[in-house]
Amino acid sequence: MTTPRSRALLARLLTLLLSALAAVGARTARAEDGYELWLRYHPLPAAQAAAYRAHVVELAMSAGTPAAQATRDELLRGLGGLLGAAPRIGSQADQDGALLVGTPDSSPQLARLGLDTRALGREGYLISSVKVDGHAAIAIVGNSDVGVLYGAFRFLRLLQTAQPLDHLDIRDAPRVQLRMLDHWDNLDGSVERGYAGASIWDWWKLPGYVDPRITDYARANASIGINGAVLNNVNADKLSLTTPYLAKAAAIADVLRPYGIRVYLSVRFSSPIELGGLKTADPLDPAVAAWWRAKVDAIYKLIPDFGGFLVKANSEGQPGPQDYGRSHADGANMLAAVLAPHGGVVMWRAFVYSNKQPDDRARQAYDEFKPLDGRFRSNVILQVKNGPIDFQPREPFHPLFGAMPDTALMMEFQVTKEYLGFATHLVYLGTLFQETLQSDTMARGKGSTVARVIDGSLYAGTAHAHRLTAMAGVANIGSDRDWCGSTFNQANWYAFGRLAWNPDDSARAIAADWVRMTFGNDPAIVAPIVGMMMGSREAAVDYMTPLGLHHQMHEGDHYGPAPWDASEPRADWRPAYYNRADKDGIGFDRSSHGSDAVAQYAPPVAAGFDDLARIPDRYLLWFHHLPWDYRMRSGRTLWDELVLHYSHGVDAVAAMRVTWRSLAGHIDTERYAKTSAFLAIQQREAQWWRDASIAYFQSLNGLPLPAGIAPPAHPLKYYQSLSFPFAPGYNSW
Ligand code: GCV
Repeated sequence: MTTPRSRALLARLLTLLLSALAAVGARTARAEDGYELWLRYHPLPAAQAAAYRAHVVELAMSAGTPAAQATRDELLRGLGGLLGAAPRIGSQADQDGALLVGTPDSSPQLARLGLDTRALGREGYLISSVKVDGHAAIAIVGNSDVGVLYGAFRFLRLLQTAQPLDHLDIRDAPRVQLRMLDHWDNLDGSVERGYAGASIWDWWKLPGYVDPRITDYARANASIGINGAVLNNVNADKLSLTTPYLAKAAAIADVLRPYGIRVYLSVRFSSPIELGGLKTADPLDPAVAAWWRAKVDAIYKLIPDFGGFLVKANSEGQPGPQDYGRSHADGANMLAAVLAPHGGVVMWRAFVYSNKQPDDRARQAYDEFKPLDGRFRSNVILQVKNGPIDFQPREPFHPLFGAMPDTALMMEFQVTKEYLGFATHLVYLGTLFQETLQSDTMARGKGSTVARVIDGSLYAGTAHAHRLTAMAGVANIGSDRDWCGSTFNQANWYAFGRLAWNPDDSARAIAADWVRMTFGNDPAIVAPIVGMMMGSREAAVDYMTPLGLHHQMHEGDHYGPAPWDASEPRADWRPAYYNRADKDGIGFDRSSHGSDAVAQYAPPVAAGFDDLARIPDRYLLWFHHLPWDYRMRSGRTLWDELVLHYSHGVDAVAAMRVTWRSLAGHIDTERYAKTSAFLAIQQREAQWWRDASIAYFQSLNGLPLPAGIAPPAHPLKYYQSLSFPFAPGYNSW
């Protein structure tokens, strides 16, 4: 039986319990699954929200098109979430605190402001503090709906990253025209080199059902300016071009369109034979061109703003024009000719190499494409990987970037971490992207950075000027709840988009924005997390492939170390081909005394790489084969230096774990726990990489380890016995 006294006691106990729980909740923060990505519009601290609310009392915009509706929805969602209440919706600014949004054509008030939008182009925007009929307002203006959408996302970013809203005067426009994600997604739902679950395109249910997730995909991309998506794997299935699959692609295109994103397809060069019943796919055969023309016309009927084709030809077993004695230019130009009337483009990949070729693999793309410079139609762009081998933890920039002034060249980065620890290793790729983009090709003297080749500014105003500019990232997106397999992999999608928009942006600044948007603005978390991210790629290089080593991963799945693997066939898929280690030394001699791949760079760059006194340590074993006792700049022998780098990589991961532990209670429980577990995996695997590599190289050179350095935990045989038949991302084609 309860008395009033016992009831009061119970109530008090309950209150105490609830407030204790609330305190714990506040400390560990609400669990989050990462689905919201960086568009995480959680309430800002009260004082901050109140200050911002005064600037956005009313949202004045007309939403007459699907794109404008998407913009308005995003602003309402973002402001409502961040500020606790969405602004009133109006059509014009008639009091202080209006957010006036649109194109000059969409609003007489905006037109009257006479803001200069000429330099913004079609996709740029301005965000400006203005007076409208005597009232203080903020104008977000673009010349097109998509420019306005990008401006709206930028405005939300200002709030998410706690920036002041007074005296705004921001003007921004993309430096690169086509900012693409390449999905290596297969029609069976698997993703080649995908580590985040199945494909987000549910080909089976399309076009009848389009997952709402695709709208969120579009929002995320638009927020960072991505305006193109290649839906299917470059190892393309011919069925992608059949009518049922084109209808599926069209359904996706309909969802992406309001967000300024065009759809592209990878195509199989032999489709005229396999789908059209022709005897040949020879690009110079008129019947072949006619087949492609009809196919392209059919595509544009379904997808009026279709972007074009991505082609992997005569590469890793794919069919191509060389099967008929024709060149890459012949193949690309034939497709470009049928796409041109519709405004479509061809992105032709330069990732080619052949194991039948006794030559150094790193030389082959240049040798094949350089002679074709100037022979491509104006709607062809050559898609070149960042380095000459294959998305390694570190490569020097691809020599083609400095060597084809008369051809439009686009960058292909890999956002998915095929060679960088899959989903679980924390490796921020912003620094890798930046390192390549800021490399100086010296093609037109000092300052001829890869970024300037990509954005077209290097040749602007010269006889070499070309129209098309583009950057692609191989997507790391899948059906995992957090999209990318880990919270930190989301940062790589984000950084790719930001750098495609502005290739000179800073990896550190981008990381800081991402951290603020993803975890919050608390200085106690921003600086340590940015610090972890900025050092993470160098740590991975150190524990996997230090001092210019490359492609030391297990063949096929590319999971874990296998520096000993020299098995046949196909030497150029095997680590031993690349490390060339024996009892005397290590490294691939690409100097003027070796394969002479250095000569593919502009003379001043080549001279620097060729000269042992000048080459940076980070590229040493990429270009030189050296004895184990070679004396490094540090005064240590090459062997000692190598071992110390491996060990440093492991130590750096251990340090990341310490930093992450210090953030316990500041990060929501779910994302905190997942990252903690992943860092533990990364530390184990970093140690494995280090130990296996040292054990193997030591088995060749018989040298002692530097003083104080621990030996590998197991004998070499143990590492060599490991196998991983179900490693993800492989065997899906
Ligand atoms: C799509 C590497 C990858 C392949 C990939 C290829 C490419 O070889 O391991 O999975 O195939 O690059 O970029 O075409």
